[in-house]
Amino acid sequence: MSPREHGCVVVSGASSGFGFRTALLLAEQGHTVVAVARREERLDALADAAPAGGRIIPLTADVRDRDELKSAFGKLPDDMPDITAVVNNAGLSRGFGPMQSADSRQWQEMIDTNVTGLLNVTSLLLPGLVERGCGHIVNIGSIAARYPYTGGNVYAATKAFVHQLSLNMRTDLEGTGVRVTCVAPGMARTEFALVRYDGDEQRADRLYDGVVPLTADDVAETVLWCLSRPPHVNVNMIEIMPTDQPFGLGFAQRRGRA
Ligand code: NDP
Ligand code: 8X3
Repeated sequence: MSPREHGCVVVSGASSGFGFRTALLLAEQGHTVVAVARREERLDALADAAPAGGRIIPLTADVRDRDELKSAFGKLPDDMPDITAVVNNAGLSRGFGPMQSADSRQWQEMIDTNVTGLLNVTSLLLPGLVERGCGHIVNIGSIAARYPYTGGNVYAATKAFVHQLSLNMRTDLEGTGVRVTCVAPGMARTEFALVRYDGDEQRADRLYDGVVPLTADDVAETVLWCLSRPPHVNVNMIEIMPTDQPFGLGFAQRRGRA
């Protein structure tokens, strides 16, 4: 199949971790990928790494800013195939403090990114999928949404929003041909912990002591599997965890690692 027949997949948060690997795997399959994130140089490196037969188009934007996103999507090249799927992956966690001592600015950043950012991307791209009568939205949730751990509070709640929204979107989209999946990973080694600990590499590394975490590829391959089911199959929700991770992060906290 030509890249046009494969369609185009928009991947948010493609400059690192799950998004980066998902973009590359999709390009390897012959898809055109629109890779969204704020760090332009990372996206350029990703685009340069696109294999023959695949194409990665960098799109530098902050998902929290709907106007910026809209204008960036408006400048995509004309020779691009139609958008057939969206992977809403951009997201972050900030801090590990209990609710009573956490920083409300960090809460706002998580809500703005994980909730509003996901809604911004979806609101701009979903009408096109519905109009064309097919498509697939994959939202990246988290096991934190289902299994509480101390300090998970607002981060976990933003991901619970993603899980419930995914199910509700399914009902709204009945009869449109558009599919919705939520992929909920557990602990994975990406830049996620580094961001959560505000760049403290030692603390981020300690979280993974004695655990074999998921890799970005484990999650990217799961996303690809969901996207590649035949059109009559909708995978609603997938949880994927390291074998070594009991539910939540309580085990790491008990051992003084989180
Ligand atoms: P990374 O920190 O490696 O990647 C996060 C990505 O999100 C980066 O590309 C970052 O790009 C992008 N991003 C963050 N904020 C914005 C923004 N405002 N606008 C655009 N892009 C943004 O983490 P992961 O790959 O691990 O995380 C990906 C998703 O998976 C997140 O939603 C996270 O909550 C979720 N998750 C992660 C788990 C883990 O253990 N790693 C487990 C379960 C879920 P840039 O900074 O360049 O903008
Ligand atoms: C993050 C997953 O297990 O680190 O979404 O909380 S976990």
